[in-house]
Amino acid sequence: MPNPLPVPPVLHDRGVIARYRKYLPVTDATPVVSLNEGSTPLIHATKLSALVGGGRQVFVKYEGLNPTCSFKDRGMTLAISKAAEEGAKAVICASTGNTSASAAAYAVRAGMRCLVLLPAGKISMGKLAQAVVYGADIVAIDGNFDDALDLVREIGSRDGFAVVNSINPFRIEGQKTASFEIVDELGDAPAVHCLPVGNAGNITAYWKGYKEYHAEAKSTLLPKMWGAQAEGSAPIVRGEVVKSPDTVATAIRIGNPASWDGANEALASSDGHIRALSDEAILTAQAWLAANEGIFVEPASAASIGCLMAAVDEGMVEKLPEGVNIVCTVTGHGLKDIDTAMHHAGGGKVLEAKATAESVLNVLGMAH
Ligand code: AN7
Repeated sequence: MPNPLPVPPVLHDRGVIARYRKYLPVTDATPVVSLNEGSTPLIHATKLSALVGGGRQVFVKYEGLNPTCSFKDRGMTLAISKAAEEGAKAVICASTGNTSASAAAYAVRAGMRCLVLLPAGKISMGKLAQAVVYGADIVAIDGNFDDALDLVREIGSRDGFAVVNSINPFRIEGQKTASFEIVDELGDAPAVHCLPVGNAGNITAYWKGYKEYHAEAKSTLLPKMWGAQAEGSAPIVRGEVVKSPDTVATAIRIGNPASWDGANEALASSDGHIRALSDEAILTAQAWLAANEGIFVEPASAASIGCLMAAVDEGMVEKLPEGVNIVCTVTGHGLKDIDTAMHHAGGGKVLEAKATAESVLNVLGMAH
């Protein structure tokens, strides 16, 4: 029997290539490999707006709601589609976890093998589980992310391989669509955009997206880009490579960012700012966002919230005009790394009771 409701693929696919094709380096010859990524919620943060004051409105771009639960999917749909177009049989990446999860998922859809190099013992179980279940070939090396990326450059230069780290320019192209979505939704660019910085691909991509939309008069503003690194791995803040980066926010445990130049450009031309946050400030921001706004993000992602909070404390926010919009990107879902969250919450407070209403009310202190 014929399908009574045939769905043309173009209608079905609501991914970033389908929606922003005009702004992306794709042609009719590009096979689109997509999981309908993007279109993530831009959530008005009521309590954060109140904290910031002056009628300034804070919005959280919740990138954890992408198909593999991080922003990486935006760039990966493009990187893998272009790899397929070029006839690659395998993709390779170094990763602190999220890139590998995303690469593994999109490689499955493209029928390619996926090789991932990880810093041993330094990626969260949620992310490792994703790469395992998607069927990637996983190698843990006794080095950090920067060492893994060096190896990827070497191995990835062989025939048939495509490197899908953000040194692949298609990754940046795909990721810039997050800026487009924000402008499309707010009607203009925000005054300030806060985001975590690791390898610096994302800050580079957002800035590119904002500039492209501005050049087309889709926005009147260009935001100031405010970045945050973790204190123990803050090469851009310090202006030098960090040999042994360390932070609880393992996603941004990177000592020699590949897109360092892109970050410098974004910071300089946007009149931006980059700061280092302590692990404690990052975990406090993570817990605050969950408990006050109902948004659970992984530690690295909370750096954008910590960044805004620190700027409030230092009086930087007060210098912004009243009533402006501020956007914080939270890059990955909280369920990616539950061990860190539970540890910070002191193991979590779970009460115990017998399976009776009386006993339950009793432990809650609600019995009369
Ligand atoms: C949740 O997966 O580098 O500054 O290998 O997973 O563009 O590197 C992840 C980075 C922020 C930093 N938030 O973004 C990887 C990887 C989360 C991340 C970043 C990452 P970039």
